[in-house]
Amino acid sequence: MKWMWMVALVALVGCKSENKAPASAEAGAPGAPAAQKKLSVGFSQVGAESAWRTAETQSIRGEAEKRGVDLKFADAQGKQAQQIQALTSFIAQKVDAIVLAPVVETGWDVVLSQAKQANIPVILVDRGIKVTDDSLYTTLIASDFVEEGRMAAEWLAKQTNGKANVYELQGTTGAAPAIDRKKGFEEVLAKYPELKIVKSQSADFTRAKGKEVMEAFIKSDGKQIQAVYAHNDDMALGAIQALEEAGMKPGEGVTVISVDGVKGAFEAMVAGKLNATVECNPLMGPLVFDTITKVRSGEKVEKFIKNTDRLFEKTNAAQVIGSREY
Ligand code: GYE
Repeated sequence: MKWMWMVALVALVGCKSENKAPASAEAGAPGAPAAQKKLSVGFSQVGAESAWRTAETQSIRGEAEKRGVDLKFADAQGKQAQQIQALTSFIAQKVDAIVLAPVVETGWDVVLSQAKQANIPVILVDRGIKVTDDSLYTTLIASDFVEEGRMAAEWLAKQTNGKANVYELQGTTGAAPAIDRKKGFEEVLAKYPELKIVKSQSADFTRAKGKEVMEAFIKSDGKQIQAVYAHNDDMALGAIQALEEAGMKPGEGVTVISVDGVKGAFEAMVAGKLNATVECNPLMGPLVFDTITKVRSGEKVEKFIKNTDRLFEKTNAAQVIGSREY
């Protein structure tokens, strides 16, 4: 009789183990079938300085949610020290990958070496970095900022017949888009001796600083101001406000060109106050996670995955504005 109970018991346990691992072999225990572990990704974002930045954050967080990724998000409020802290914490948490939008170009070697030692791939988004060893990051997904600067200058040269006093609103000091958008712009200006940058100052990619710096330019130079080149739309919108408050005519008397292509810029173009903007696509969520999946499956990815940009003018803004996603 007793042995019959034994047979029944063995039969019972057998069944369970097919469906569920025995108690001792809980998920993650040696020999237990691997529970479907969520992909964990650490995302260190610059901050929320512009409409562009907010659109990028939403694109990456939205895509992570769609794909069921465990995304650890850290907003650095524009501070590199906070980004380094976030990366150090991601490494300690043994995330599967790191996504970094680096606020500035330099100062990343140490923390990225730690990520490399921990075998955690680092995907850079929208801004490049300068490191001693390129293998410290896997790839950069971004636009070509030098080319954006060239596009803006070529357009302005045509618009002004190569002759104007230009006032430049630079992005965050030390940030790749600020350095490169200036470089590309100046490269083209060299061909037009009467198209000159009269004053140039950082307004940190924000609308408020754009207004403030433009007010100072107006106070010192007033009517001499013929054109404004802003490294992003938010600063241009601040400058437009300052020009209007000073009784000047942005979009007419003063030609204004910027970069990003956010909705606010299209509204300003439709209103005739902004002349043109060079698009810079922030909607990188799908591409970021496709790239992480490729890297984790051992597939080779390009070192620089380049987004293509277009230039939009106020002449065609009204037709396009309805289809803009950010
Ligand atoms: O142009 C600006 C943001 O890094 C490309 O950063 C990005 C830039 C973008 O503040 O709006």
